[in-house]
Amino acid sequence: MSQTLDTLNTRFALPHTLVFSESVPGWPVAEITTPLASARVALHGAHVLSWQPAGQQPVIWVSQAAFFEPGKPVRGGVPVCWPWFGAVPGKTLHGFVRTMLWQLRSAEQDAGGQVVLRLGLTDDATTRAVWDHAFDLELVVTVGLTLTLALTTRNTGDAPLSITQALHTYLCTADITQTTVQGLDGTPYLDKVQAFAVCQQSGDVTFSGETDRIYTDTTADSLIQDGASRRSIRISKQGSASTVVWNPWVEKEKTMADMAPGEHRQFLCVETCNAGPDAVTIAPAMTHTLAATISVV
Ligand code: TA6
Repeated sequence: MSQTLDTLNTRFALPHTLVFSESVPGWPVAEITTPLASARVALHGAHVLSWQPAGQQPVIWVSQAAFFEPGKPVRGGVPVCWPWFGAVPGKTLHGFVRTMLWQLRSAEQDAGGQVVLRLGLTDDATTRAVWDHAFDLELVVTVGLTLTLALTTRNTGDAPLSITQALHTYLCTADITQTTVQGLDGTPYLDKVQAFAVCQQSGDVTFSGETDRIYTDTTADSLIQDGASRRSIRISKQGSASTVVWNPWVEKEKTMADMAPGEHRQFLCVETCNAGPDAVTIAPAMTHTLAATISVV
């Protein structure tokens, strides 16, 4: 049963801290404002739309041309890609949970003033029609001076589950041509721009054209250096063996109806994943948690 705006505000609102709004009918958003940070999280897709720690510029990027509609993914924020990352023949790209309405399970403020939202989704006839497995999926979003997303998959069926997944994080940058990603030097990657050729990173990742890479077998933090605004963002992760780095650049951007001209200059995706060969298998009754913590350093 979907949660109405009234239900959400009655059960979960926190005075001066958390309120639910619906500027698009049927598309509720949790609006968080605390002395530590502000953030917005849509129940559709359990999709973090923004996060701005106190004293900083916004960290999470969303396109000016993004669609905010039931059933459509949002261009920007942190789409949850699950139970597969990327393309699977005959199925939607990046799984199906980023366009589904999740349930809010709890909303609390912890002792340190962070707001903690727990959103969940379980299998039903709709999910069984596209992926015939029993599961419970929960995303815990912790909003404070850092932003943490922890995605737990519970196998509630009686056979092993195999998944790939991503916290497909879009980050603001002042100028992509002056942006680098540190932490992946020496790491092998599958280059989607070169038909998934196996390559190896040498030095920092820099951007001068379409970039779409699955770095495999890496648990390292990523450090994004935004040279033009002199800001650094760290993404540390747990339960993740792959990192995806993506920017569509000029030509690919033009093919996307939900991206405005020139926007590729303002963002990059550094995604906390288990992708390609780093698929995860979960035994019956067991869980797996994929987590990312983002901080401005
Ligand atoms: O994570 C990178 C990627 O898989 C790219 O190949 C790119 O197409 C992107 O995700 C966006 O996918 P979307 O389905 O949101 O258009």
